Amino acid sequence: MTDKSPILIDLRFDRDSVLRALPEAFPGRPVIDMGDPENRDRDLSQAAYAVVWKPDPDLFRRATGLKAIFSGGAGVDHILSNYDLPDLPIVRFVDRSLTDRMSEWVVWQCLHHLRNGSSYAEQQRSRIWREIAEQPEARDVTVGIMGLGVLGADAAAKLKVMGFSVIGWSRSKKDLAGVETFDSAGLDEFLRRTDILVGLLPLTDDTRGIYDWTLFSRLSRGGPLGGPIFLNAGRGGSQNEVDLAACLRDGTLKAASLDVFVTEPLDPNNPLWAMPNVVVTPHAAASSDVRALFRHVEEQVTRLETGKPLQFVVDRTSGY
Ligand code: NDP
Ligand code: OXD
Repeated sequence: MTDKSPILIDLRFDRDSVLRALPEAFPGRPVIDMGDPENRDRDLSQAAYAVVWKPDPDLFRRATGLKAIFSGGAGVDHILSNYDLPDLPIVRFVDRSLTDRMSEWVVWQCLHHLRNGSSYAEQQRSRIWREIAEQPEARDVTVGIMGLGVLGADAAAKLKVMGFSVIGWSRSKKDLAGVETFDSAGLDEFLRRTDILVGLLPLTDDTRGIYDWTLFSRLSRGGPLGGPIFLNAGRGGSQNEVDLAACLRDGTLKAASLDVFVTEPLDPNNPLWAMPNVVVTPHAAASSDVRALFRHVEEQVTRLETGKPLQFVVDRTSGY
């Protein structure tokens, strides 16, 4: 017998990762795994907590006793925009493993474009031995990060270690060592200085479609990479994909690395797949480690049950 309140798990993640992590998670606490068909019609009214990623549309109507909702990822647009949510705290996933993974992706893609990754891969396919002579150094390149939250701030620090010059933009002005920062009002100046634009914004009413022709055409044009480059690992809903493809064709953008798309999975007929100046990764920049996610949820539940405030609670008004 246990007197711990039950926890609901409804994660549309790789099922094997969830099954591997569950046996050691939430010691002494009853777990209702919605991925198990046996739980399909179960009474959920006793569950106190829910850990979700794109959950069943009926979940919040059936789980009437919830005290807190935990997002399976750092982003919460997957629940805020699609469900009639109860008025409960929503906690997003913040964890070293996720942050490190995102910074790896950002640094990887910045280096890929700095060091002519696509051109050398193409040359290798044709067995061509030719050094591209004009090789700028990282210090010659300004990376501008849109979104200086948990992920943007860490990526900025790691890009600096690689030698890039880094600037950042966020709603409220930030103080980050060695990084010049801009607030909403400084967008023009920020874009004018940016050679590689990195999108790490959450998807909200204010950021939907923000990466469009108007924005791309304000990026630095005289930089050492021969044209501005766009990286997006925030949310696909923030990019106008018609404008993006047009800018990649007409040279407004030299290249892009895209981990997120308006519609995922990316349609096989989407032109972005076949563009030689585009790197596509399948929303894999920083997947949640399920064991780390369950540890984080356990920590937060313990805080709540011992009278401490929850951390990483979403501001429902701003949407992130
Ligand atoms: P945070 O909430 O910590 O940071 C969000 C940042 O965006 C803040 O700096 C915030 O500004 C800024 N911001 C939000 N709205 C605006 C706006 N309208 N104008 C200017 N700046 C704005 O989020 P994280 O860093 O943890 O994560 C960012 C996003 O990354 C997630 O929401 C998710 O969508 C995405 N993500 C993608 C993954 C992937 O695998 N591709 C994995 C994990 C996350 P301020 O600081 O002033 O509040
Ligand atoms: C997240 C994601 O939000 O993986 O964590 O997209």
